[in-house]
Amino acid sequence: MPWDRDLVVALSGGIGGAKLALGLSRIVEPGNLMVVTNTGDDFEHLGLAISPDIDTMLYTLAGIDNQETGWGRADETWNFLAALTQLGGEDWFRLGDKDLAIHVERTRRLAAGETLSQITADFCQRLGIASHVVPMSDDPVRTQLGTGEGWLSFQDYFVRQRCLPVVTEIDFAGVAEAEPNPLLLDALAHERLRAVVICPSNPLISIGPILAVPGVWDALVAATAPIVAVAPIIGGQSVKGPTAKMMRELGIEVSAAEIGRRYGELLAAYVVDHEDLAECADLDLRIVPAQALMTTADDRVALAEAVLDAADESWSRAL
Ligand code: FO1
Repeated sequence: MPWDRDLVVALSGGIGGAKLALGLSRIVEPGNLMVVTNTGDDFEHLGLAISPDIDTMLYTLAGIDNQETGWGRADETWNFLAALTQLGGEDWFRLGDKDLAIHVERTRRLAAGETLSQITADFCQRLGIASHVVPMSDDPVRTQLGTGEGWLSFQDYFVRQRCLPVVTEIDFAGVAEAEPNPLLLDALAHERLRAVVICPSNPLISIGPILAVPGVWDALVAATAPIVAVAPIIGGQSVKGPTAKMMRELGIEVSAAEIGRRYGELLAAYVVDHEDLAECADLDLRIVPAQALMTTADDRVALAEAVLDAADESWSRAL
């Protein structure tokens, strides 16, 4: 790697991506990691602006994430939700007492005219996070799932209906009009960019919306730094969430190899689990085997190291 290249950009959804982002934040100089998060899962609920992937990222990088649920805050209490239930309120989306604060404060600031990027940057600082968490766009993009039961908004499908409806189509409403976050475009064109990492998040509904924001794909293709993706499928199964189920329903082969094919032209290297190495051998991509399952904190750092090593190897081949 050229010695003066020290910035890393990671594209991520919620829990799976946040684990790798945490690993990256431990090995990249403080302040040199930008994590670009999906906002397609965002929605308005109880009058509040909820940004689940941004919040999962903030809580994870701040070390205050709820490790049992994979979303929300650690040491949470549920008095608000219990009181809401008693009153007959909408309690299918579980907002904890501590978590509630971030939604209330974000909603207040948005109404006062701040952008989602400005609010998120300030939350980063207040939570003691050195990395930059950046929404893919400040404009609203809303993931919708076409199902046997008609079109469902993302959280209706994901939480209220527990991913049970069969998905036949995916749409990112508003994406055609959305401006890409200028901080992302600047970072991708930056002369100090060392690597772009596509985290092991759902390629259809977490990374898909980011890549669908006009200008993002082209800026990635134009970036001089290597792009390295980590497979979110291990041995034909998603580590967490509905990735495998959704791919199956959409008639997409459920394999790490298929995701490698889809990211194809973007990638300098593709990190897959050891068990998927043989299956990926035919891809026209540099395949890097690693332990892709992140169970412990050490696993996250080890995978982050493997990813940046793969990127640095691309530099040494190119120079
Ligand atoms: N996921 C659930 O499965 N059930 C919930 O009640 C729930 C509440 C929730 C509250 C705040 C938040 O930031 C996330 C929350 N999530 C919940 C997770 C979230 O909806 C999804 O994990 C993401 O959108 C998928 O990346």
